[in-house]
Amino acid sequence: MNARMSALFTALAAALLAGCGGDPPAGADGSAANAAPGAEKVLNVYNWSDYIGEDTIAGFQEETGIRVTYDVFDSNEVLEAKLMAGNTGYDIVVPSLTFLSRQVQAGVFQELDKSRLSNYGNLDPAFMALLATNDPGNLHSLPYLWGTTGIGYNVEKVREALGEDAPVDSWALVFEPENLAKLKGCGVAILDTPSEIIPPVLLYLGEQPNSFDEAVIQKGVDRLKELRPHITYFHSSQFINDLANGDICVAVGWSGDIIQAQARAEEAGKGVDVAYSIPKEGAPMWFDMLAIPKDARNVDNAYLFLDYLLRPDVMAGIQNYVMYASANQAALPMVDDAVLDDPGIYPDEDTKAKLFTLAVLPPEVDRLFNRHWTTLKTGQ
Ligand code: N2P
Repeated sequence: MNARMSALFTALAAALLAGCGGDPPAGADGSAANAAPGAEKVLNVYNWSDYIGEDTIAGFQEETGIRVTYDVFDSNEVLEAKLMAGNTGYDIVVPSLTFLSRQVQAGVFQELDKSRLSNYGNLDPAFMALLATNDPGNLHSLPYLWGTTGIGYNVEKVREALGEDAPVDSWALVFEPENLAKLKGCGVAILDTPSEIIPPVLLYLGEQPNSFDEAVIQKGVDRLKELRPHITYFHSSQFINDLANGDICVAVGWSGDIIQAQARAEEAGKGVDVAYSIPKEGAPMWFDMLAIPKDARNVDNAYLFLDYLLRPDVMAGIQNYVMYASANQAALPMVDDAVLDDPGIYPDEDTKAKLFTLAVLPPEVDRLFNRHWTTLKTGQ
């Protein structure tokens, strides 16, 4: 097991290791097989935007002859609303773990038959043990990619607005109204999701980030109301291009997306320097999970796709393109050093110790978050 990966979850893994992982069936060669004869050769995938390799889908289509309809979303809340309503038409979806946990309880997903996944053994067992805390027995999901929620910023513009001592290593950069007021002029984007913004605000205010206490949550919301006039927009994918082009100077966003913005800015060669910061106070860490809805119509093809994604070459190709970390230990030798050595993607030990996982919100807290969020965005 790769030291970088295993170190992340040592403590949890020690307690939970037994019984994870699955043996590939005898004779499996690790390649995607053709779909069963007579089966309809289609697959409907619903994934996050900017979250797949350049040729991942084309490669699968070529190997299997299965035509993939690939749709994207950028919000767990949107995905959940569709899943709970049912009949999504999708065969594969990718909720974050804490959302998936609630969806599993609601009976949205099929149990995965691991014997149909010849590449399942590529997953890091320590990681699987950690994930099992929210998907017991890893029965309904596989890890896709994981990352953190932090701050992307334009190095030069932030320096211009706040000086050499700009607190770029702290949530103070964006959660202190005084600072945000000064950044307003160069553009501020915030993820459009209460579940990943309210917790770090609470943490910054010295509260328990995963508090379910209405009064505590209200404190976070009050702070967000103070910040609201200085926020240019709430959106969960627009910030990649805007940061890369210099159209905004700060985004509270996802690690890989901001590092994608950094790469795009470098390629464009117009002198825009984007950096990603995991604030010193700590930051949310999340895991996006692959799952098959109960009412999926192309289940055989969904298994072929999952097994394809579990292949080291396929997963490394995805990681090298979207700049996120995976739980696929067999892929690591093929992942670029630029990804493995970027502390924004694979955080160092000290940073890891400060990351926190998000809570599975009880339905009433989820509703409260969403109510607060709507009010905040509409400015009432
Ligand atoms: C990719 C979004 C990352 C997923 N654009 C956040 N869970």
